[in-house]
Amino acid sequence: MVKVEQLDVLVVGAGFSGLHFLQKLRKLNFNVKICEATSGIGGTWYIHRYPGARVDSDFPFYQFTQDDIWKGFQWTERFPGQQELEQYFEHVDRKLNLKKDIMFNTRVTSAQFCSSTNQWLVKTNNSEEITVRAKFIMLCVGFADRKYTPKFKGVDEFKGIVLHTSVWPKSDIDVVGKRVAVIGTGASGVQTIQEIAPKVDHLTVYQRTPNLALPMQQSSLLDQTNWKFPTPDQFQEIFDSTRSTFSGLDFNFIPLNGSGATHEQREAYFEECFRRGGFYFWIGNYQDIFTNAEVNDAAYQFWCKKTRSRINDPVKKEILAPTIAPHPFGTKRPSLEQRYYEVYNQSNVDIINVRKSPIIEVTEKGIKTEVEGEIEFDVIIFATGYDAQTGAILNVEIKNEFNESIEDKWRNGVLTNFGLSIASFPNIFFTYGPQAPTALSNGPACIEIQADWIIELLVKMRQDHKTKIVATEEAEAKWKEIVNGIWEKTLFPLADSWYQGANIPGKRRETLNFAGGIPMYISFLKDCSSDNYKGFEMS
Ligand code: N01
Repeated sequence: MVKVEQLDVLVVGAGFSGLHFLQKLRKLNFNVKICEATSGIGGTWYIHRYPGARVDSDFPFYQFTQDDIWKGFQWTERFPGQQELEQYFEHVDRKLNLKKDIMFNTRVTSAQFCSSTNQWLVKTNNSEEITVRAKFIMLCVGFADRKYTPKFKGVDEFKGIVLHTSVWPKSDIDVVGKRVAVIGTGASGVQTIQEIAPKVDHLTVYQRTPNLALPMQQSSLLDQTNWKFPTPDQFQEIFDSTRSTFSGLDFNFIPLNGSGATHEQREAYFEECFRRGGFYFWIGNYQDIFTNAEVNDAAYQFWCKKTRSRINDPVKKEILAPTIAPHPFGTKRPSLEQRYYEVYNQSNVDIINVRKSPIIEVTEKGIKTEVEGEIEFDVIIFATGYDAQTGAILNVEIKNEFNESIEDKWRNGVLTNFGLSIASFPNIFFTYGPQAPTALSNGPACIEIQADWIIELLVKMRQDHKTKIVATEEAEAKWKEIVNGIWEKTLFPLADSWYQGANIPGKRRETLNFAGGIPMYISFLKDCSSDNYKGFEMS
């Protein structure tokens, strides 16, 4: 028998966004539930279990800012690992009792809007055949729910273990003493490589583009010799400060142009950024680092000199940290690394530049490249990323009242209002998606800002007895112009990054991120709500 759930709000996904919506809307007496495809909470942090998985936003910014949540959880590292994040989400559940309103192992497969009831009819893959009717849908599917695996010839023929980092099993894969290949050197690749290198018999890394990775400067939060845990008042101040910085962390670009600094001044400041670690060298650098090619290249040359000094072999040096920048520094996300470059000084670690020696095929025994020929492996790891930002949304077949899908709508390019909603798709919102600060922001900060704005809107609609809201096409066109206009003034368009869909063959290359920073984004949202939600039609 088909079970029907009648909801005010259906939330899709139980990561940071989904849980935030659930607990806040529940307190406001909305009838709300989450459908979650997996069997646990934490979204990306429940799913991503590859070796060394760790967050790149530092303590205390990567958590919910509510004091009834952060109080009572003892983080142990400046940059927490996946297991600690998993424990954190269990702590959140213990505090807020969220799981009772989550339908686990239930992936939303499709949703159709019905204009006569102003409701969504939602289908899932749950074997109990649950049909959900909801007035609103919050798509909280994250930016990385559609993995990308290049279609190399012969992958199915490989007799060993082959897997993508995003599907690393809970039971773990034993790589000890094995011959392992890692394809891809983005954040997932860098973390996997530095973690498994000391354990494997032999590691071969297939790199297409060097990751301009930065020193993480990890530290323990348990040793408080040189610092003190913030007091509750300081915590609040810290969280408030994240709303006034570009990326939702507690530091900003410095209000100085690198173009106006001497070589010595620049070097001293770059050195300081390296010492601080994390993303200081990226988004705490000179304010013109992404607009002035000469300053950007000076940053690259500093990075290059530092990095090359850590690699012994001259050939590996040039592959990992070439003298000429592969793209403007920071226009592809730099990873945070712990001993990534030292790994290549181990005699059991090789790196192949697949731009010079492309992968021809995967064979029964290993991988064949043009120059090296066939190398045999026991395990091949694809760390090749995601159809980011749009893929996760398009994974769900969402159709409006005219039977048009979001895929149809975006065929000639992504269109959204504020990166939150889509014209002609009423009563559906998404967070941490395209045309928002997403990839250039600290996830929880961006998510709380977006979700709280949407929640305020739902409360207003309820007060005003409105049942339908939809963005206008005019507002969408204007937002796209704003997003593109900001992006085009920077060096970001020059990189083949997932920030603009360039990592997926055949995907449209376009601006997928709002690069104006968190404060500017907040002011756009505030202007809209204070102007009676201009750019939306409510009925
Ligand atoms: O994916 P990526 P990711 N042959 O797309 C290479 C977040 N994240 O999973 O650069 C050979 O960055 C590709 O090469 P190229 C974070 O926002 C966060 O690592 O396209 N190689 C690249 O090296 C991150 O940015 C954390 O030339 C091929 C790699 O595969 C985002 O997720 C941890 C290839 C893909 O890198 C995505 O990171 C993990 C081919 N045919 C992820 N195709 C933390 O917070 C692709 N590649 C720490």
